[in-house]
Amino acid sequence: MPLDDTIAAISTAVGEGAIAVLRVSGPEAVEVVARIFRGATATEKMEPRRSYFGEINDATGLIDQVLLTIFRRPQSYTGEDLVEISCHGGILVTRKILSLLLNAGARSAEPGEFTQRAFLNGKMDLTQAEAVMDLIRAQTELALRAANEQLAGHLGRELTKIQDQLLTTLAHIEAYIDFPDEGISPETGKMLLDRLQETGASLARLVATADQGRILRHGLRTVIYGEPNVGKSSLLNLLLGYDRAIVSETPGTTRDTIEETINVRGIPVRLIDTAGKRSSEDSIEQEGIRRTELQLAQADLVLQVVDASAPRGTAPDESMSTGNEKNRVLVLNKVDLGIHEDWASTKGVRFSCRTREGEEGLNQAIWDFVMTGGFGGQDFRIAISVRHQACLQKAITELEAAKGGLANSKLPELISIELRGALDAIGDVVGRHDTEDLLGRIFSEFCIGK
Ligand SMILES: Nc1nc2c(ncn2[C@@H]2O[C@H](COP(=O)(O)OP(=O)(O)O)[C@@H](O)[C@H]2O)c(=O)[nH]1
Ligand SMILES: [Mg+2]
Repeated sequence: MPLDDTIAAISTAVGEGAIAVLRVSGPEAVEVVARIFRGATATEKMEPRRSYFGEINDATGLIDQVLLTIFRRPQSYTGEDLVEISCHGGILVTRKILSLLLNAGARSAEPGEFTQRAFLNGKMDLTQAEAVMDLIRAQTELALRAANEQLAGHLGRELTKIQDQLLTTLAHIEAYIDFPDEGISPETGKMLLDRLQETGASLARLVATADQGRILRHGLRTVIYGEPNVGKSSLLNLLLGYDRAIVSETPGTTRDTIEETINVRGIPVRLIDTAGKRSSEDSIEQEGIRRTELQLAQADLVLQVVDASAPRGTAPDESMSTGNEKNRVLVLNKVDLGIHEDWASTKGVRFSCRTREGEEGLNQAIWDFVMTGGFGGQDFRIAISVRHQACLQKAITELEAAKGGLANSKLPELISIELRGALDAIGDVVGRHDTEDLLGRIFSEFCIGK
């Protein structure tokens, strides 16, 4: 997409609202808007970052009274001249103003194009541009906090540190290419290896936040599982706060999987109510059971619900094993009816959908699972995305190869190729490939054999 034209779009959500905002960005942003705006102050006299009142008319007359704010490059979101028009939030009003802007010389912006320009103009790195979307989509406080940390450049800075470490090592190794008489001495080799080790550990720490990143962006996939009639749908309804699923004493009522997202202390939890597991002749119920198995295979966490007021049952409890015991929280439901002795010493959250007993305990169990269980227990300051994870994995692979090369006294040329591969992969995360520039800077301070 070219950067030399001027783009326009309605920036607020489509629908009715008190106000809406249109944005125009590019070299002719102010001129384009000047063609459709009438106010007491001419656009060329307007101070940046101040709002000016005026009107927008078309051939048939007044369309709306608006406020205009001009941002001069580079001090704008996109880094270009940018104008914001605040108008009334009507569907027709905003469309008419947009079409006037297009007639006046702007092009309709592609999705994400304002942020893309911000990235291309160096206002933010790629991780920050992605964080804008995370911020908009955040459904819980923790997701919002993680998005804001990334938007503030926390991940970018962490990666810059790693890039710097790696560049210094690379410069060191490449210096030997220019001075072939000086083989890498064992001591230097050891020192460089230690450094790569350290860099690898930093990368691994970042990669370890990928699960948290996935949970914050897409929610913790939590499957409610158990025999029919133990209260799975009741549990979903209770946690959700309204009657989403049909609850009935007839076993086999829930046939399809039902999914809703709740917020557990800032963690987005995608609750999935299932048909549960039992043998059934009913073909619809069988399909429901097949879907249950699919959900189980993809679950981050399984809430295994049992009726603790009833005997444990004599059949080998096949449903108790969901394949991965670590990601299971046992919910001993219906304790308002008393706890049967079979369950008396079983570890699990004592719960009642009738009295809400155990709700806090269950939230705590979910929290503990995410914070200290399978997900590392970090502070969510950095929570990388799937894309970041793929790039960083690649960087780690290249780094390992370089380490192997160094340990086996391979030619510096070869080690350098792998290190550059690692740097490129990290560059993909932030969207910058300035290895040469940075190397030049380091080399200028670097001397060998002197
Ligand atoms: N006493 C009591 N009854 C419950 C409790 N939870 C669910 N039930 C009842 O158990 C029956 C089955 O509940 P349902 O949620 O449909 O179970 P599911 O088949 O596992 O989804 C219904 O009649 C519910 O009212 C509970 O905690 N205490
Ligand atoms: Mg049910």
